[in-house]
Amino acid sequence: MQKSISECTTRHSLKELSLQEQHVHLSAPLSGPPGKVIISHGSDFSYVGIDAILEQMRRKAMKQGFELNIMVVGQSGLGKSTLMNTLFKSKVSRKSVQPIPEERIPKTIEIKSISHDIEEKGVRMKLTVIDTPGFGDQINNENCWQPIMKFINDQYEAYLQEEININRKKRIPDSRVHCCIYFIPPTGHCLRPLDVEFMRRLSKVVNIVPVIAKADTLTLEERDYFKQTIREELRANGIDVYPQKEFDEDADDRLINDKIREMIPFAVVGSDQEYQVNGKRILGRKTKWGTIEVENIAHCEFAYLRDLLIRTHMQNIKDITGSIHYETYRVRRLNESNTHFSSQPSDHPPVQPKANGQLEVQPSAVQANGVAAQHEALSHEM
Ligand SMILES: Nc1nc2c(ncn2[C@@H]2O[C@H](COP(=O)(O)OP(=O)(O)O)[C@@H](O)[C@H]2O)c(=O)[nH]1
Ligand SMILES: [Mg+2]
Repeated sequence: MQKSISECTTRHSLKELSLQEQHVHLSAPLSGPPGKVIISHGSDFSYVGIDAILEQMRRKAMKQGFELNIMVVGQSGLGKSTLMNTLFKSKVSRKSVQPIPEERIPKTIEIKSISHDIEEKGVRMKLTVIDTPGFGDQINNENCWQPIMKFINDQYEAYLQEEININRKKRIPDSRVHCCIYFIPPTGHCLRPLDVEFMRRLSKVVNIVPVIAKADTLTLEERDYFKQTIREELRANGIDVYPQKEFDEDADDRLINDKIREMIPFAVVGSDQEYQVNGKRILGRKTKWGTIEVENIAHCEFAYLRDLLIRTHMQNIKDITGSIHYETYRVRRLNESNTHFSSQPSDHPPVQPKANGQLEVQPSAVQANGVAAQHEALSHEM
């Protein structure tokens, strides 16, 4: 599903269409109520009807629905669950429960996925939030990024196994993490070594969107200073967060994404409480000195984050996951298979990645779960 939607909605294809439209003389435009295409050709046989493809795509996309998998990472209590609830104005993520005493310092990071079907104006979306409670909560946080890296790679591996199966599903279930929201504590100083280490490693395998958590605890000056410091530190450490400069497709992209890059990390405030302000119901945090409206851009940058994830860049986030991050994993994985098999050529001929990027599966190589099942998941780390 992802491929067909992404192919259909790339700017290139739209541009090509509009170019062609200029050459096609339309004797009668498309008309009729939305959702129904009535094409009247009149007597002009030069009308081909290429423009109707947009309607076909729309109907197909509506039928299939959309899927987005968001992972949230950060220390307990930084407002991850609250922000996810704010994002979709529904209880998509469970609030932290007070841990029972013996569980106060968990030994491992437990990763939980919660899926919700959301519908708005007839468009269906399956949102999966992957919560990583306890990240960085231990006294020794060395290598605490590892379980998260493993989880991300496991999802790539599951997808790869489905792809190389001879009898593959019409729609491969996509559990790949499309975006990882990384919560930076609102210290106002600089990134901690843990933050740098996590983002440096993980930005190579997943789209990272850093946010400053609980930004209502900073003054405007502190917030601006902190944002600037973080941007400088990301640059100094060679950390490429989403939207990555090298994946801008054209000058239009660059223009839009440069504006986003200047605003990163978003200083967010979350709340799932509704209040009445000036006769309107708003999501906010009520304090003694007033109510912070989380969706008001004069108060915080939550709305920018939401727009990026859902309204403007959702398809691009998924495209980059598929064509860059997953692709890197896939190529590496299959190369490893090749190396492995070429050293033991007699038993299992390998899966061959062809120059055009497609897989050529040697039937004898495919076992119950595909050839690559014989290997441990590799660390997809450059
Ligand atoms: N001041 C402030 N508090 C917040 C914000 N978001 C969440 N909280 C509060 O912080 C506490 C922990 O939030 P929670 O979402 O459970 O954090 P999690 O452990 O990261 O999932 C709760 O009491 C929230 O009400 C925020 O943006 N600002
Ligand atoms: Mg939580």
